[in-house]
Amino acid sequence: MTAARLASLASQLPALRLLTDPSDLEHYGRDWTRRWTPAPLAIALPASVEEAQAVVRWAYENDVALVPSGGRTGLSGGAVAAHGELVLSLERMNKVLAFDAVDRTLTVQAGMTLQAVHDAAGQHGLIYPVDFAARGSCAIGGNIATNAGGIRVIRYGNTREWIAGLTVINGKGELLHLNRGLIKNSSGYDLRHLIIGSEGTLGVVVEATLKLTDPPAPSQVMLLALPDMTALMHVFALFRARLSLQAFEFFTDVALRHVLAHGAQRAIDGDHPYYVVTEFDADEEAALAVFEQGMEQGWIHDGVMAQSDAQAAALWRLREGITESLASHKPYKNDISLRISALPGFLAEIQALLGEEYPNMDVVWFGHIGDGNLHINVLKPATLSDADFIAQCDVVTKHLAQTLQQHGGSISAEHGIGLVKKPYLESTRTAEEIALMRGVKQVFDPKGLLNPGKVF
Ligand code: 2HG
Ligand code: ZN
Repeated sequence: MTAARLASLASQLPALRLLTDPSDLEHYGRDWTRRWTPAPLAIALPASVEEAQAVVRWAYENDVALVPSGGRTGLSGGAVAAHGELVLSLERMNKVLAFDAVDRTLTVQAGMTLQAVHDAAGQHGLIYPVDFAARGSCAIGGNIATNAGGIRVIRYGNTREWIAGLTVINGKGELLHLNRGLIKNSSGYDLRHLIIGSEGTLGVVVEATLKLTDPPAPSQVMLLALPDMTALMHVFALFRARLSLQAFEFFTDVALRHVLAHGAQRAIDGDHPYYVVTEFDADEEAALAVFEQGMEQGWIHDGVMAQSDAQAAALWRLREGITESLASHKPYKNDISLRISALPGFLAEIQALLGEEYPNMDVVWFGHIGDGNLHINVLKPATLSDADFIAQCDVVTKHLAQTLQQHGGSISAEHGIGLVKKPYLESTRTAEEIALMRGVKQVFDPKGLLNPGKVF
């Protein structure tokens, strides 16, 4: 049956690169989540929109499930193929198609890495400002599929803000050109925005027109050491009021311990419970004045300002290296968001809950405090099996989801629902919303073949 299916695809598309080696199935069948055993049918690597469209049409005619696939750096299982799906990898579609100096847009194929997009924008003296640590491996199509956020959302917003147009293949294999680069377009539903964040369940993004902007003014990077969460919120308010922030990221002493053990350089002596890496446009004098005010108030206990690009990169590594430094501990990840005003109340409740539920585990807090987005990673103790650890964490996540619901938050801020957060979608979305989402899915993908089992 399987061989016959693949033979029919290969005969219909003789030029298509199609992989079936066990090592390729393993490689392309998983993302950065490590919970599922990859078991795809095969990997299709189209080189053009036409080829990608032909694959989706073939899948539609033959009732074959598809998993759209980019850099597979996702943390919610959105790109996992564990049930005989055909992986549709955009990896070979990784080129710049056009730059328009008047529109200030860059049109790219969906398989380009975020880093390659940054480099291409830089060649024209502009920036594509969405940025995060996985930039070297993640694909722009995946960024769009999850409405990726990252470290500069506080200044520039999420991926959604930077998409001027999309070319998408829906579940029937129809090609849609959505918005076509227009700034103003009041001609009915903006389907582009339905696709952004839909995690490959409504369509396969094959090309995107990205908005670019001017690079920011020269900036300062600071590392701050803080005594507690209340001080952190005060410092955030102070810095936001007095400086033009590009980033305001926090992490705890536990995160610092792991990232230092992974090769990052210590920049502040002593033990402090909380740290912030912040970047802002300001001259040194203005920056120091704000820093001193924070010290006088007792909110900041220590700090260092980068004196060179190399030092700035070293300070950023303390924050950006966290995910990698935790990977060997098989972390159970939470990626939650709240309105910033709801953060203090939520934190007081949830820190008590996590302290009780995880008395013997390392719980690592970090994230984008300026966006109300926290990453809570629970590290697996060596004494627990993978299954027991996940079962235990799932119970706590249920409580976390309930508390979030009470505070009006979201169970996924920027990583997506995928497979990992599917059981908790109802804490963030009402039954009416989910019914509408299912209805939309039915319209775009009537046979339910695009990334089945993801989101709901
Ligand atoms: C980050 O902010 C990423 O570094 C990854 O969103 C977060 O590993 C995580 O939990
Ligand atoms: Zn993040």
